[in-house]
Amino acid sequence: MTDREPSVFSRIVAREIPADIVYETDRVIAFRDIAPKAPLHLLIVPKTEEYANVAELAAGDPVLLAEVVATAQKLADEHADGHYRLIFNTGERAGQTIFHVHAHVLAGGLTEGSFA
Ligand code: DGP
Repeated sequence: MTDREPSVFSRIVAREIPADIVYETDRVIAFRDIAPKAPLHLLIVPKTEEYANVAELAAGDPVLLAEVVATAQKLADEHADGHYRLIFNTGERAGQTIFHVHAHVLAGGLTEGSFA
């Protein structure tokens, strides 16, 4: 149990706030980032908010992490010919703002060697 407010991503899962959802299973959801940094910018989010970041997810449920990665590949295959960047911001000083683990899938218009 937690006394924290549900994360914005849990509120998207619950359909309490709208999102452009592109894929969903019983364990993960994927939707377009509200402030895209590339022509394709998807977020893949485990439905549980038990894990704040990717290291916690890897330690707590490695199969679910593998599902997130497989979802990234599937969506990149469908939307970006299989070429994409997969980013997990971890920690405030690395730009993490939502502490409910999520993968950024970025594709299209990326410069070789660029770092987003
Ligand atoms: P991070 O900075 O790694 O914690 O990424 C959070 C991302 O979530 C950021 O790129 C913006 C996105 N985001 C924040 N609020 C919303 C929202 O309400 N809807 C959608 N679709 N994306 C959101």
